[in-house]
Amino acid sequence: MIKRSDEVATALSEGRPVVALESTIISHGLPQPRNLKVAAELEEIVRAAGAVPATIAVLDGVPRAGLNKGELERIATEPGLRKLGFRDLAPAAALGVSGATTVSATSFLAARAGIRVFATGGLGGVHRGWTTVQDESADLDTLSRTRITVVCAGVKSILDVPATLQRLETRQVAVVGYRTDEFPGFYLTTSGEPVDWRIETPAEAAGIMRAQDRLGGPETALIVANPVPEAEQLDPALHDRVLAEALRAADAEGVTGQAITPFLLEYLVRATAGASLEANLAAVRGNVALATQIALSWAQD
Ligand code: PSU
Ligand code: MN
Repeated sequence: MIKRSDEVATALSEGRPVVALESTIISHGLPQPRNLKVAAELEEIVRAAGAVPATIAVLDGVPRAGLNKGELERIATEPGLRKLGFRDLAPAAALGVSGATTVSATSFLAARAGIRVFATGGLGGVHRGWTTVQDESADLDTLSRTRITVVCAGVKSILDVPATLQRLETRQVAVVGYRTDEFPGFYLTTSGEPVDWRIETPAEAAGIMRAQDRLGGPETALIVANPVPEAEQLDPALHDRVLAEALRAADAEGVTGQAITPFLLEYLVRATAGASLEANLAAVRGNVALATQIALSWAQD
């Protein structure tokens, strides 16, 4: 059901390292035309470090792991391309629809394709105002029942971060800080929330993955939370001011459901004159580089 590119299929069959990359960040998370350049750049980071990138998306109803240049271009430029969470995969497949995959759909497809390590920007989570709208990203549910390692810069700071961490605890998803005791804040180096576990090396992440498998519990994910370097973060005061504005705008315009995350990210890019975009990209690049190191370590035995 999942079509792996020849390169990805060969690498997996030879036990070589593969890193899954998400496509919603390209189609709905970043502005054109920069998004296509970023998609290619992220793949290059993986290759330069000696692994194979597998960008995941659904094209004409076919879920794919590993896209060629033309396919990547479709994700970055196709007008009206859909955003697909896990629950959208079956309708998209049956109806021949194309779409970019979120963390939930990407995690599921990557795990099914035999890929264990995945890099993204920031996870989805519990939205602010949960008590009135009950908007909790499907990312959390999928991560509670998918054996995948996700490297991210925490969860998007547009969310209710403490509530999201509580949900991850309840859903039994392991969270470790990479060289930090604090949960990262996506555009910001820290969210101010503590994390219970800290690791210093990619090999330690691979060790935790092996321990997960040996334990044989429910098939949960491992979240490796990797902060954006302080020099590249968004100015925290600017972040707080503009985010408050963005949340008010979303409320005033009645934006809800799948549209809210792209709306807020885009608002921040405009209102910070691109500074939030640079911080987002710095976070993603760092995550892809770390995911590659973890995949290399994982493939070593
Ligand atoms: N990380 C980014 N930019 C993004 C996303 C993650 O740096 O656009 C996407 C991911 O695909 C994530 C989705 O799964 O946002 C969450 O959307 P929602 O809140 O609708 O589940
Ligand atoms: Mn949602």
